[in-house]
Amino acid sequence: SKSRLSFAKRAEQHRNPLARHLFALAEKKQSNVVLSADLTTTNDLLDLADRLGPYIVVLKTHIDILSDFNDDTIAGLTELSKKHDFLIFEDRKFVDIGNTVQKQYKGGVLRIHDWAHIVNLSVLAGPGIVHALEETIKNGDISERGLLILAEMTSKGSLATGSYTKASIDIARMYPETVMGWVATRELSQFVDSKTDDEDFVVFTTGVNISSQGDTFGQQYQTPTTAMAGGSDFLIAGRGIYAAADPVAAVQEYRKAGWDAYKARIE
Ligand code: S5P
Repeated sequence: SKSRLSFAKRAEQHRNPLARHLFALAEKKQSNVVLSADLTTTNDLLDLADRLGPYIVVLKTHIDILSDFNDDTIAGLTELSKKHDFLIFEDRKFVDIGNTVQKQYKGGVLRIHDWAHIVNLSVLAGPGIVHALEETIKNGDISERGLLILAEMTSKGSLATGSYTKASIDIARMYPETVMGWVATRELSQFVDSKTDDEDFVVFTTGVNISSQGDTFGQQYQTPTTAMAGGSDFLIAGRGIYAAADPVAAVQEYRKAGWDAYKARIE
């Protein structure tokens, strides 16, 4: 496991340019916060991204929840990602056969591959989905694109456990050039055998909230501190930050909690 190494070291050693960029950004901004910006109008989304951008390393979107998605949404997000230096992660959770997913990633009205540095996917349908997304990335002329596999889910009763989680990791390891890591609640070292010590998959942990245990639909939270102690690298937080009375104060609180816990665990 690489969780005891500094992000600076991991940035130096990593084979994937997007992972190198992410680790370097984290060091530069002293933050491992991924803001889940689940707002439903372009104005609200861009306003939040502008105010909180300085404190985060990745902005996670659900672009299909916007009621007024248009070209300005993407122009605005792209401009803010440059202004504040954060990556964009479209939480699309691709799940279909490779041929369909390739079209959903490249085309449609959303043209996700054009603007999202990171997208995620589920391996329910087997490795073909990763093959298809990797082909789009490799054939494209944009160098910084990466995938995350949804290896676990935070909601109560999730079926993404045990052999499903193990299969997610096995598939990730088949595509190390484009799969930069996975979304999981913890490090999952029990599924990663120790022979392959040159691997460095990045762990993104969702379901992070300082003041709540969950919601009425089965969401289950842990804190930044417990997530980092469990081997997470990047903390995804939504309502804990954007629905707080003062989102700027909240993002600073999550950033400090995440960074302190990161500092405490590195060698
Ligand atoms: O297992 C998961 C995976 C994801 S990506 N559980 C999740 O909650 N998510 C996403 O993280 C979810 O779609 C939402 O955008 C965010 C959590 O939001 P919060 O408001 O509960 O922090």
